[in-house]
Amino acid sequence: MLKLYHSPMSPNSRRVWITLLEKGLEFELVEVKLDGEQFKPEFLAMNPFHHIPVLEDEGFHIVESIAILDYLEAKYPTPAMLPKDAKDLAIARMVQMVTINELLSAIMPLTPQMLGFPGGDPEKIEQAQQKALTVLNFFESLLDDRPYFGSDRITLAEPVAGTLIPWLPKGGVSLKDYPKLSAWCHRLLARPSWQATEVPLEMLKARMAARMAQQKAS
Ligand SMILES: N[C@@H](CCC(=O)N[C@@H](CS)C(=O)NCC(=O)O)C(=O)O
Repeated sequence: MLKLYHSPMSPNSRRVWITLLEKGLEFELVEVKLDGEQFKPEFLAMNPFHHIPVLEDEGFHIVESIAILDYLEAKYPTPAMLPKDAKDLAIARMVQMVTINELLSAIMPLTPQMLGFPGGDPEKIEQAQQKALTVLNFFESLLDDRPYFGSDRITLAEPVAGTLIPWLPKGGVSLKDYPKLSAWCHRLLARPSWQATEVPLEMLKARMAARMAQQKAS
């Protein structure tokens, strides 16, 4: 059976978890506690870079969440989660890559605010919010009258972007000027796969507080 090594805290592993659910696959979840378990020799043997997620399929280990999504699509093609049309495929890929390369890296300064912690450098927060707005503008322009990016059905773009965009309002980045994106968010949040993988805010806050205390002590 497929085995997903993950942490419920991690958006990188949540995108794989959601894809497994959307594809209706049977799998086992193995939580890796990121307070040191990722450095144990048995985990490093699967991923020498000590990151989750890792997917295990019949003894084969795959690291890097986007490589895992591509593997799942190739090995378990039904339901299809990548558009066939060249332009639509480019849209889905752009959404994945822009989320990872532009949005995720830019919004780190917003994380404490998203989880309800005070403080942070106002200049860095402002810069992060501006960058997020640039991404939102771009994404709004990519949505047409179909419910998903380049598709009538959910694609591999959604588990990537759809696990970050809904958090932006908590970081002071409103979606109200982006009607298509707002509707897209509501559509995703109503899906059983999003609901089954949602981590309670209190749990995220507690883990974040523990991590901050650990960093302070070291
Ligand atoms: N590019 C990797 C990033 C994975 C990643 O950064 N995972 C984090 C959790 S979100 C992690 O495992 N951190 C623990 C560590 O680096 O020791 C992917 O997309 O799979």
